[in-house]
Amino acid sequence: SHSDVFAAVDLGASSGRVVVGRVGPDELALTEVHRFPNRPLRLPSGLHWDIGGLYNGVLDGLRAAAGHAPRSVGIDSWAVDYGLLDDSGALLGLPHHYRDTRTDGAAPAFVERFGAAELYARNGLQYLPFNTVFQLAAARGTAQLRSAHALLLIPDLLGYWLTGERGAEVTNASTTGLLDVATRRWSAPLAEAAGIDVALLGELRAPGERIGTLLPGPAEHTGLAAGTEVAAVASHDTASAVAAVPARTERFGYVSCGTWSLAGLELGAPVTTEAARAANFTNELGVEGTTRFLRNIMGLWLVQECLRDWGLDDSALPGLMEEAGSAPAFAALIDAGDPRYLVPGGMPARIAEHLRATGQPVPEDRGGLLRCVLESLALAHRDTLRRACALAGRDIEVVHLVGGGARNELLCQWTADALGLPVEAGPVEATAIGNLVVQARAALPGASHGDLRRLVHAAERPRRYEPAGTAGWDAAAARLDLE
Ligand code: LFR
Repeated sequence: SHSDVFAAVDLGASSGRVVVGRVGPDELALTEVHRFPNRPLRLPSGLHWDIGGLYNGVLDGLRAAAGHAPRSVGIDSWAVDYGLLDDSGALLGLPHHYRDTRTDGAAPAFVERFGAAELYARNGLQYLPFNTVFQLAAARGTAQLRSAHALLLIPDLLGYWLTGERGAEVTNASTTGLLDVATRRWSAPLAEAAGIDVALLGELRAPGERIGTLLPGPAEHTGLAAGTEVAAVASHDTASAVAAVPARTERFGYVSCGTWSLAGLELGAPVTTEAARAANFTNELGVEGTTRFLRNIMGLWLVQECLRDWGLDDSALPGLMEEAGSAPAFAALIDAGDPRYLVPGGMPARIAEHLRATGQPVPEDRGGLLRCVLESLALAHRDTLRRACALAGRDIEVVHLVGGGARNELLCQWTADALGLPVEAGPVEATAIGNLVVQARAALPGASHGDLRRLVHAAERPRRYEPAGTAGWDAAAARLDLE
């Protein structure tokens, strides 16, 4: 049977990778050809992305992919962040990082002015202080924004540099807070409230559409064939990850677990009830016009920041996880959805401070602190999925946990235990797979999304965790006032 080769550029908050995939009706085979660190820049003007370094990483990765002769290239990254272009198409300054604190005052002020209920009715998004609409409100009056002629989200900006073509891929556009949740078009009233002309936002395009072909410069630099296409994929990494969830039933929940845990449901339509707003659920767009009804949880960021504070890297994880596994259960718990943990730095001290303030014992060793973090994440997964089901009137029988977190056995088992549901863990590289599968869709005429999910399941064989007793978890959830 016929297979084709595609290249996925997948940019994460701590690293980028380029993965080559051979995809056919019965085949899904991945090769990672390049991986590079993504190191944010801390400058007097705030926390930024090193977008030039990222572009070089993309080009190096595509050069490594060139020998495989991919038919097209797709780019995904984290959401909400953007670059501004002037009237000649030049980039106006370094994009800000969503963990920059410049929105601290502007975001609540915007909500206050617009009205929380009115805002949710328009854009259907959970309140996160870094939503693009709030970043723009914070940048109001700056020289950059005043001279901006176009705004491009990160994957769209890199796609522009590769092809010369501009546009706004819709799954990522749906995270900005500027897309109308009902019409799925840019919202002029929201743009106006953010202080920008709606024309800045560019034309929307759907996953699977063609962006353009490589410009001569990048073609020459990478060695890719001159006609190589750049395809719009689900350019929001979470949308790509959800697209790759290897579900075999419709009654599934997911946790896309990496730097963030994004826990929720795939729905046919948004839920914008007052109860959904009060519970801070988001309605982001997925492939095939689906809605990703989910909530952000701090995720492995909490672990990464503890390691960084301790001067350790990922190689310390297996030992630390063993210590976490044998530390006392439910000794100390935090709300893993709390935005107080958003900014970098001093994570163990910030957690300890919160534990003291809530009258809980502070774990004496690193294993104990990580146990607190992982149990708290499992509780947040439980709370979020249970609330999602209640708000959407749905029932689930299995939870798919995809992304790097699928490697963490304690987190997978505890998520299953807390929920009283089986957890199917993996694939770890769900985001890259979702990126590839959307490109391959054209090459697989007639394949439904369900077929593609079964293909991912057959190729990647998720590991199944059966739930053990939920008793301790019910009491722990009650302590945090969670479902
Ligand atoms: C995950 C993610 C989340 C988004 C956050 C910030 O990588 O894309 O979905 O809320 O990063 O962009």
